[in-house]
Amino acid sequence: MTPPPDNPLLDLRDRFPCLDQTVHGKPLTYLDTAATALKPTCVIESLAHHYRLVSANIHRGVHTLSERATADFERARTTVQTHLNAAHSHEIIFTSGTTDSINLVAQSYGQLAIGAGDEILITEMEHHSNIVPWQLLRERSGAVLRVAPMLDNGDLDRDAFRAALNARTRLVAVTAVSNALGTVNPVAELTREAHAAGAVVLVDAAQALPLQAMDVQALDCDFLAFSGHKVFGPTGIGVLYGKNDLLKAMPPVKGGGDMILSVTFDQTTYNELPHIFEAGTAHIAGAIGLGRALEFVNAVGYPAIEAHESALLDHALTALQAIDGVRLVGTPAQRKGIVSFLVDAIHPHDLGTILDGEGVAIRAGHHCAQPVMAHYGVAATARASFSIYNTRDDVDRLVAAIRAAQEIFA
Ligand code: C6P
Repeated sequence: MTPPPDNPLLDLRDRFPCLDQTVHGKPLTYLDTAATALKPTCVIESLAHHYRLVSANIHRGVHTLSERATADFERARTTVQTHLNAAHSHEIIFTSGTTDSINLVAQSYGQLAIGAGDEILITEMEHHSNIVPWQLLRERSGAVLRVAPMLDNGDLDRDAFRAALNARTRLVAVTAVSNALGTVNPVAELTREAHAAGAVVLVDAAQALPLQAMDVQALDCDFLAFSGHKVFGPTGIGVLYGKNDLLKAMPPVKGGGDMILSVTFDQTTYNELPHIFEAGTAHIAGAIGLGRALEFVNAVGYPAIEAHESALLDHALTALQAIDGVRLVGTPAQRKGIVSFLVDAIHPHDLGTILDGEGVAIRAGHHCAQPVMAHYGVAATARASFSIYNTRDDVDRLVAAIRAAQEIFA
C-alpha cells in the first residue's frame, strides 16, 4: 500500500477516481459528502485485494487464507481502537453502521438498564437513527423520551438540556455534529453534565468523525457510533464503541455463529467481547476497507482536514449569503462544513434537479431529520456538504448553478 505524500491535500483529488467523470456533460462537483463520502483508491484497492487474494471467512478456518482474513479483520479493529483512542480493542464492535450501532445500544443496554418511568434524553437536532430506536425502546419498556430543544440558530439550548437532566435520566443520546445544520455540539461538556446526573452517554459521531478527532477517553462518552461510508470507507460497515464495563454487562441481541462458545439445545454459552455482539459472518472486506480509510484519514491528518473544510465553509457561507433570494437554514455558532439553505420560490427538490443538470450533486429533502425541518417550518432544504476533495471552484460552481436555477424560475 502506497502511503499518501507529505502534503496529501496537494493532489488529493486524484486519489478519488469518482471525481474523474462528467455528469450531464459537466465535471462532477460532489457536495453530498454528508450523505456518503467518495472513496479513495487505497480503500477501493483494499477491498479488491481482499476479494481477489484472501476472500476467506474469519474466526472459523484453520487454513492459511482464513487466518489471513482473520488477521486483517482484527488489525482493522485495532486501527479503529487507535483512531478513537479506546482503551481496549474489544470495546470496538463492528456493526453495519451508525443506525445499527444505536439500535444495538437501545436493544441491549435498554434491556439491561432502562425500565418504566426511566428517562432517555435526546436533542431536537437528532437524525432519525437517533430518535426511532429510542421510541421503540419506549414502547417496549415504558420509558420516557425527552427532547432538549434547539435555539433558532440551530445551537442546542444548553439551559434546556441541563434542565431536562434529572435523577430518572438513564441515557443521553446526542449527535456530535448535526447532519442537517452542521451544528457542533460540546459533547465533552454534555457528557460531564449527563454523568453528574447519573446517566450514560451515547455519541452519534456519524458526521463528526470524518471531520474531527473523536477521542473516546477524553470525551469520556460511554458509547460512540459511526458509519464507515461517511469516513471514506465502504458502505455496510460501522462501529459501536462501548466502555468495557458496560459492554460486559450487556446481553446479546442477535444470536448466531461467532457469538457463541458452545451450543446445546438446552443452553448456549456466549463468546467474549467483542464477538458476543457480532453474530454471523461479518462484513469482512468492509471492516478491512474501513481500517484502510482511517489510515488514510490519519495520513492526511485532522488538522489539515479541519483547516481545509473550515476555509471552504467560510467561502461557501459568504458566497451563498451574497445571492439574493438565498436563505441559510440554521446559523449555529460552532459548525462544520454542512450548509442547509433555501432559495426563494424554488423547491429544494427542483433546485437539486437543476443543480444536477449542472453537474453539482447536493442533497435535497428532510435529511432524515424531520424534527429539524419542523423547527424551521419547512418540509425540506437544499444541503451542500464539503470534504477534503472539494475546492473553492466547487463552491463557485454551486453558486453559479444556483444563479442559473434562479434564472430558470425568474
Ligand atoms: N445521514 C445524511 O445524508 P447510517 O445510515 O447508519 O450510515 O447513518 C445514519 C446517520 C446517523 N446519524 C447521523 C448524524 C447521520 O448523518 C446519519 C446519516 C445521511 O445526512 C444519510 S440520511
